[in-house]
Amino acid sequence: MKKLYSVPMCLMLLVSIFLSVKDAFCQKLQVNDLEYFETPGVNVLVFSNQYNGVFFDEKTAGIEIIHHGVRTATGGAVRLQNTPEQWDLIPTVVDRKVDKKNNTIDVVLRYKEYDFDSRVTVSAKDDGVIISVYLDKPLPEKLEGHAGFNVEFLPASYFEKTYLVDSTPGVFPLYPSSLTTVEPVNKKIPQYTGHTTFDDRGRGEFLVPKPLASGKTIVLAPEDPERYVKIQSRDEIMLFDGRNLAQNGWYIVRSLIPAKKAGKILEWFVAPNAIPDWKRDPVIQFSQVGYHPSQKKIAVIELDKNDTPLETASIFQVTPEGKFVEKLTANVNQWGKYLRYGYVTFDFTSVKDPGLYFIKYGDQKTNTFAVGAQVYNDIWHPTLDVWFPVQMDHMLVNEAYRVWHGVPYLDDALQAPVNHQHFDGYSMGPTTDTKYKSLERIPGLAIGGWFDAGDFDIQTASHCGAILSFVNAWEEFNLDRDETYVDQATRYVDIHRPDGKPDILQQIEHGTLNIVAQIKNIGHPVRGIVVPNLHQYHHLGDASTETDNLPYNPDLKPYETDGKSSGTMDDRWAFTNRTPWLDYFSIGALAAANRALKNYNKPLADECLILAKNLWNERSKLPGDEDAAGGVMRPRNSIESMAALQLFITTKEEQYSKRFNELIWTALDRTLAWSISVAVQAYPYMDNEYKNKLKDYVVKYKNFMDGLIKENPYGVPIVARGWGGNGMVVNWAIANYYVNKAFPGIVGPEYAYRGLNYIFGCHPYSNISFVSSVGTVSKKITYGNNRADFSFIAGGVVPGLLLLKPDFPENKEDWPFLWGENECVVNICADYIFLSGAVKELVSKK
Ligand SMILES: [Ca+2]
Ligand SMILES: [Ca+2]
Ligand SMILES: [Ca+2]
Repeated sequence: MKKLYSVPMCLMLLVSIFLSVKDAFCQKLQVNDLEYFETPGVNVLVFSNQYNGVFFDEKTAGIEIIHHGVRTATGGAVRLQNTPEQWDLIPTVVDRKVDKKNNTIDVVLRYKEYDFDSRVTVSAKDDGVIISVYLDKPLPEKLEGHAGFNVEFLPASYFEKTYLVDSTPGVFPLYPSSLTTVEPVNKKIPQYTGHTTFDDRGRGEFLVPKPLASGKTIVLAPEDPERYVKIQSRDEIMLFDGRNLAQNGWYIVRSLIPAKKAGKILEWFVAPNAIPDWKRDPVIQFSQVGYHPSQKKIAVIELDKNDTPLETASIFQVTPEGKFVEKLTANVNQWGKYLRYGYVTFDFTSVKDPGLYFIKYGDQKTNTFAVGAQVYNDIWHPTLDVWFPVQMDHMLVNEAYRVWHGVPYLDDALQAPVNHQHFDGYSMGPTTDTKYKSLERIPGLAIGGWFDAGDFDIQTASHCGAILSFVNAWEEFNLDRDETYVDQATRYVDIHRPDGKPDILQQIEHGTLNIVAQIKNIGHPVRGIVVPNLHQYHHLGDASTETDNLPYNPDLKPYETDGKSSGTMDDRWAFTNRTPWLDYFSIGALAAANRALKNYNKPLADECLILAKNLWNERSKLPGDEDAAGGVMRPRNSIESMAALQLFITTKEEQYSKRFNELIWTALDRTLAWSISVAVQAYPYMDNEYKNKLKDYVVKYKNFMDGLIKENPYGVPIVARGWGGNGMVVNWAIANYYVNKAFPGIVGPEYAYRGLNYIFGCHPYSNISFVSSVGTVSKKITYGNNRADFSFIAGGVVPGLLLLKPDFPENKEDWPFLWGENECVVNICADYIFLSGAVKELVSKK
């Protein structure tokens, strides 16, 4: 391919005799209309993305490089550590100027904690950029030896590659093993609000990584034209490995800012190689699970914006003899431009013969996928068989020869202290809203529940969502699969081992047990239960070692134990402030759980309904304002109408249907897209007047959906800033299933399939299935609690694409640590099981 011979040419240009012809080969970076530096193959972004402060350093901000289509560098900024961790201080951008004429972007960065401003100027020069750092006044004394200019390079992009520092060769370490030193903690720049990621075992110290190498010229990957970057300075440049302190650390290139100096105090020349006339290869996007013969089948082909589309694409069948038979060649259809790429589509709906196929477009050929009536039969099995069992809290989880984790959190939980802001988004106000005092033990919580996600907290709202989806799936599709052994009495779970009980009911029971325990022991559902210390929170590995599993005893010293209790304050905290939104969500979940559990665990089912009704009565006497949950204002009407509907379905009592009818129309008027799902779920239980009135809203909703196909070539709602949007796509597809079921004449089944096709690979950036182990090619690297092993938990559904400003969608498959792209959470995984059942039902109707 053309990239091969172009490399040495660009490298030779570094030799001065070729300088005069340099511009003919290596195009100069230009600030474009989207306000980043661009040449084919290289983009340099200068704070197009800023640190947003929600999860601190998300490795998606600062000066960044998109190198031949891959984001390989981030975090270019003045930083206060050799290898900043997620919760280290981050600068805020107080000014950003883009000067297209002079090809310069200029930012002023501020650390308000130190009243410290710096200005970073990036200007195109020759085949790279000059980065200059200016100070108006010398560094604050406290930052001397700490403040420096850093750029972070993605380890996965440089694995099995080499570097040269002043011509001395080195190999990028596959696993961190460079030197660190121990320093007294009074020398440490404190992390976010005094939290610390380091468990110093009471010794008052912290770790400082030492450089792998240092010099005046660093060349990264001189052997690889796609990754080659040269960095030069008159000052010392150091190369660090951030992974000694944190598994999600990057390789960091850094120069210290000199003390007692002002003006231009540092300058780097950074030259990422650009392969001349580079174009990204086309990506053919389709469902990795395949297609039912009767379905519409449309592949989306994503093209470099400088690529000229070909006229046709083809589909080949793979025969039992291993031969490839061309089944169809057809013209592609122009869709147009979306974000940074051009798109065409290829319709192969006419291919209906069951079998194995691949798509070919120019030189690109996809992997093989199936067309057949059975393609959707098993797609939810890994999620229910493996992913959910592994997330089960307060249980030992075994799978064949492997123990996923021991029994965790037998020391649950203490009352979270008042007026406390936790690092995972939890907070407590001025009262506990319970009978407990700050840090008092709350009994009875060490039961049931799922790990929220890649971390190990119990998020009550996600539980409610998951329980509702499970009950709906149980009632709509009778998913009575039994491949999990669950024994609550001995806290033992065994994967791939039937025990005569439907797994979905066992999961409903497990989630419900924790919510019931919350209400019984605390009085109402609570926001969540989570470890108090940052040095625990980043835990990777077996959940049963995140705490010592012994209740905290203030009479003992830290790390001391009497065998029954311990003096280490590591028990999880329950964040207990009460909100109407969560009360209603829990009422809905418990009322639904009653129906599913009544023939399985009658005492628990009865308890669920009693608690749901009590909560409903209490809530109707409490103030009912809109409330903030998870920092987001959520419309109350939808959630209260959902709770009323679930109570009505369970009890058939008129008071609940009356309240539902009072609420649902306002909810539909205010947030049609969010409320349509609950409105159509109610359809079978309501009278004709309701059904007729709802029809108008469904027509309006259909128009909204038809608008989506003009917004992006996938025809699904893509919202993905800060966290990937797969959850929304799945919920949208579920709503479409219900709408189709109630109003098949208005909305066809295609709208539900479209959401699932997107999740299975017909999405931007790549064509990977976002469900691990589902489809021919699927996510093998996700942000689960095994992410340090660059692995996955089968059946997990990742958030998917993160849209980095201004135009870059990303879902990395070589780096698990970007949670917004790769962290699976319980509600989306349960929703996915429902959607799988829904699509299977839709195709089998035909
Ligand atoms: Ca969490
Ligand atoms: Ca079972
Ligand atoms: Ca403990």
